[in-house]
Amino acid sequence: MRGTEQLDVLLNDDTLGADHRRIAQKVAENQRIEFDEGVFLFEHGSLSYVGVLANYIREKKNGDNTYFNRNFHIEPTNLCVYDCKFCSYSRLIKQRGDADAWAFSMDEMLDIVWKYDEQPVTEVHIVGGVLPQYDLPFYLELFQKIKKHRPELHIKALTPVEYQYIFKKAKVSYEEGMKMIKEAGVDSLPGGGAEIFHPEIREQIAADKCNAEQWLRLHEIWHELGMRSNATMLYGHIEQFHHRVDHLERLRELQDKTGGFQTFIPLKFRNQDNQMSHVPESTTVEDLRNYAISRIYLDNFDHIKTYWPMIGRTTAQLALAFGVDDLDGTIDDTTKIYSMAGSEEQHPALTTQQLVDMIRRVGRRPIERDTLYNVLQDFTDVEFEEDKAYRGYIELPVVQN
Ligand code: V47
Ligand code: SF4
Repeated sequence: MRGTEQLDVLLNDDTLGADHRRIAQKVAENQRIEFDEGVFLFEHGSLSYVGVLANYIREKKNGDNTYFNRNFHIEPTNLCVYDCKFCSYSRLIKQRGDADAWAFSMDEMLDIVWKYDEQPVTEVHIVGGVLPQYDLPFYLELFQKIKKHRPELHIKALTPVEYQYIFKKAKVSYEEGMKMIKEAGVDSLPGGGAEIFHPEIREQIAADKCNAEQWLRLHEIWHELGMRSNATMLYGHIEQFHHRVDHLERLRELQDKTGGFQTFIPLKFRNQDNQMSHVPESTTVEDLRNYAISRIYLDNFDHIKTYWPMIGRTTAQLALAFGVDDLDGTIDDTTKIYSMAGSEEQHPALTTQQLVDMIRRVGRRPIERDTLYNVLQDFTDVEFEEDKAYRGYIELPVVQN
């Protein structure tokens, strides 16, 4: 059944409560929901109810298109001057000599890029810990060298967490710094470092790094330069529902102003080996509700992404029925952030065929995109040789919606 039919069924249900009906009507009439209605959805929206609304919006905005890209990551270091309580990946500078600590030189990072020379990747995602030796001149040189070597490779690099630190150290304003990184070759900013904006929570989990105002201001300046970026929210730990809605509200406000965000990526808190390991992880139902309510609330975002290395490929497939239209990319086992935090994906890597297959099996259209959502190839009718190596899910017949 299509999203419009599902919504009709919902609106014709006599048992639907008045508040649920009002919100469903708003969605049907393309109206924005308010803060209190967002909290209401988190408190009283069943999975099936928010799922119908989110799927309707997803299909209205993107049809069955489900985007992915071919990408790899560079994580320059896991040493970090900060000490976020949820982070399983970072090691303090004093742990520099530990076996599981690394800090790549410029040449080692460039070697990673060269390794992909013959491969059809379109994006490099660069993010890691914050270390004094990786200062503004270092990163400018890195970006310039990557661009010079492979100009068409999209550089999606660093978050306000790094930029706030390196601009301050270099004594340049945010405006000057952002212009410098643009000129050096950065094409877009990833969405990391946002965590939970509300100070009641941010001060408990990420007290010492950039605050909400700095995160939002740096993205705003970047957008004012005509550039695009992503946004995330780290959810499912000690925050309450109104903190999540506050987070979504701040993003929606900035998006109204600049229109520069491309996609929103909810990041599920994973609790292995960090200072918040006593906090239980959210359930799959809660993860799906969170995707759906994000889709409903962020009416001015074109895309909602599920990041499969963090949530696992099965839940990522499910999310495609709850407002999500993007799966991120092939990754090629180049990120450790989530494997170190306990994700089921210990060596995240998918071939193009595997991504396409995951999307087809839930009845959607696999579309390869570049980072800016230009369509590179529609894989709906592309046939592959059977990939015998891939057994990541239970074999099901391809679903026709
Ligand atoms: O900012 C760290 C998160 C983020 C944990 O823009 C954790 O396309 C859960 O932002 N449990 C970095 N989350 C990753 C990121 C990202 C990933 C994929 C795509 C894009 C994009 C951005 O990872 C950090 C933090 O919020 N994180 N530790 C953890 N234990
Ligand atoms: Fe450092 Fe980022 Fe980990 Fe925080 S989340 S400790 S800033 S690597």
